[in-house]
Amino acid sequence: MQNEKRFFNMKDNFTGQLEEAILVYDKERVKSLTEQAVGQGVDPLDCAAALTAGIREVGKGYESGELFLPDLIGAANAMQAAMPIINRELKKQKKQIESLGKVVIGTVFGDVHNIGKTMVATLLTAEGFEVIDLGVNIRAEEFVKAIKSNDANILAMSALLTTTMIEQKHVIKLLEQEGIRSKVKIMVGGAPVTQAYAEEMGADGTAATAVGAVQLAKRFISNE
Ligand code: B12
Repeated sequence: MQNEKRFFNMKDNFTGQLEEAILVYDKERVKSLTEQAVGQGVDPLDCAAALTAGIREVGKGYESGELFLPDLIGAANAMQAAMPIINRELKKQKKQIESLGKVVIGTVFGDVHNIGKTMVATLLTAEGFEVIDLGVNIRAEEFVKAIKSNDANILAMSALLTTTMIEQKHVIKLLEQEGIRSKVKIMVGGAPVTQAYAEEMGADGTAATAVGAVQLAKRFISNE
């Protein structure tokens, strides 16, 4: 009981500090806190959640006009500094060796937001999916090419801008034109994507978090 209490205090302490370090864009501190936290047994997913909370705060500041683009860049750089540590820990904890299925993932054309997409890719990999991460600013044709050449089961598309969400729809249209829409399950995501929008564009599902994306991918595979 005492230990359990200590663990929770430690976790809150680390994750709270991590969130704060993001808010002041302290890249080195973000890195060292993450390293310490995972070293002491804090779940890497809790670290990722704290980093996400921090960066979302910065997003709110930007939205309200209190913060500016360099603030977004500073916070994103600080968060990205911790991601290799989180990825490494998640991979270490990976239980499954056999691939559950192949996922092609990328951020759509016109959009360079990388962090959420990479978190989804990392968790899918950690859970046993084979992930082909195309990166950011990916054109519809590139998604289609990658699905064909990898014989993928799932397509995952990220969009963080209301102006680039439409690209997800363009990709689905192109898959229909190419006659391969029924060969892949499609998940779409990114903060502005709603369930209603996902349905309207003809995707098979959406999720608000990377953990939700993994659950969705597992559901896709089990229903195949
Ligand atoms: C960091 C950031 C940036 C960084 C990105 C750096 C990088 N390497 O990724 C930089 C500085 C480059 C940037 C640029 C811009 N940004 Co920006 N950015 C953000 C910010 C603060 C955080 C995004 C982020 O990384 N969140 C953390 C991750 C973990 O969360 P996430 O991306 O939402 O992902 C989670 C889920 O959505 C989900 N998910 C994500 N992808 C997928 C995919 C699938 C398939 C599924 C199922 C789930 C899923 O899982 C993830 C993990 O839980 C947001 C604010 C916000 N609240 O989101 C603004 C924000 C997205 N940006 C915004 C804007 C306007 C811009 C710029 C246009 C600014 C400008 N004037 O130039 C440019 C656009 C550049 C471009 N063409 O893409 C606006 C978008 C407004 C809108 N409604 O369209 C936001 C909302 C800020 C705001 N409040 O105004 N940005």
